Amino acid sequence: MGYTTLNEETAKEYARTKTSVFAAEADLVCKEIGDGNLNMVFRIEDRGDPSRSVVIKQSLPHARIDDSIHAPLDRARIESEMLVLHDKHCPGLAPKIFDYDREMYAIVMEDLSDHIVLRKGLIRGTKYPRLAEDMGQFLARSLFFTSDLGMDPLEKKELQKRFVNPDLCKITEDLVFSNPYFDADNNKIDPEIRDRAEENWRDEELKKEVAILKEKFMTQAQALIHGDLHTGSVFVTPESTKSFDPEFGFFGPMGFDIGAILGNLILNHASQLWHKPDDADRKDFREYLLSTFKGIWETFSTQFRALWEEHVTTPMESNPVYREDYIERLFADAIGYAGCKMTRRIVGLAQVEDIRSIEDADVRATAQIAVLDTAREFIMKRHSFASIDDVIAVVRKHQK
Ligand code: SR1
Ligand code: MG
Repeated sequence: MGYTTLNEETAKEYARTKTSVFAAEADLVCKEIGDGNLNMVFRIEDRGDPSRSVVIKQSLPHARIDDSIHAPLDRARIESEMLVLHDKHCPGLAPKIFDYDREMYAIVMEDLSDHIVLRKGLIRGTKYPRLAEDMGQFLARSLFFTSDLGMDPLEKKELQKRFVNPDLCKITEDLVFSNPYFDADNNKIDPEIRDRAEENWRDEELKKEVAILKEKFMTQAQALIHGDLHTGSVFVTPESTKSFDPEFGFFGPMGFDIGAILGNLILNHASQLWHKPDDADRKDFREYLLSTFKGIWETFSTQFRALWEEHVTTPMESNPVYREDYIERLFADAIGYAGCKMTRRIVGLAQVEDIRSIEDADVRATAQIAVLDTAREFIMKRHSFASIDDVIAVVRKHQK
């Protein structure tokens, strides 16, 4: 049998016959639960024994959000292999894979319905006490152990062959690093912020810095990065954190992953102008977001340094001056990429629920402009911030 797209009926039969989770006579229920921009995701449960359930994620031959965008089916293989590596390097911080079907481009994986997508949890105003530590650890371990520091450079180059992902990289090159900076057809710009978006289009210095970050994204095979680590790619409970959906994975700059999660926390910070109308509540939740922002960077950098000290023994790389310079460069990259990821979610094709769910157009515009101003300063000043507190001061200045 070749590739066919699953639906709620056929996914049940697929789960019954292709996995060993369900008995042949089990009464199954299936729901399509995908809320991303690209794929179909089905949750299948045994009505007689709800503790038995799986998730099946299948690639479509195009993006779900826009069928003119080419997204090859093979991204499901990349995702399944990435998840296996994440589980190996970061145990407990990624979903378990049960099977990958090469003909159907379908991944059968652990059902995490007892978790919630982080973006949704933050919109509701829930605090996740483990998030900073878990994300910092996930970033440090997944990036270190797939870089030339944490693996043999020959083996790394072999591994690179499995993670060449040109079409999904092209989506990022267009939607993150190009289209937001000119009048592209698929941008989505609310009329209230059109003038502010156009200011960026005329800002040649800003566009030069974004072009430098884009060049690094396209050319620096530093580590195997998740490639799309926003708050919609993390499942949480107060006790657990799982990164998922790494179909954009490829060998790229580490700072792109760190910046993705940091930038999305700041998008949520801006959106609380609407979601938490009470001043004291909003202040309290924003403090939580900023302490998580700081905690992710601090856990990442501390853990990354510890892994370096423990594992790196080669003469050139064990130099502590080089190590500290490397971490400083990661910091600047992370803040720059955070700015790019924030801007694309305000003016680009794929926007975020944090901001889009703001019903009042004036409040939404205030939040959107605050994000664009914060993002511009992140990108322009990324080399001159002395600490993460200096970066947080920029957020506080623009998002009162
Ligand atoms: C066409 S896909 C649009 C966006 O969704 C994904 O989550 C990535 O962020 C991509 O840029
Ligand atoms: Mg996704």
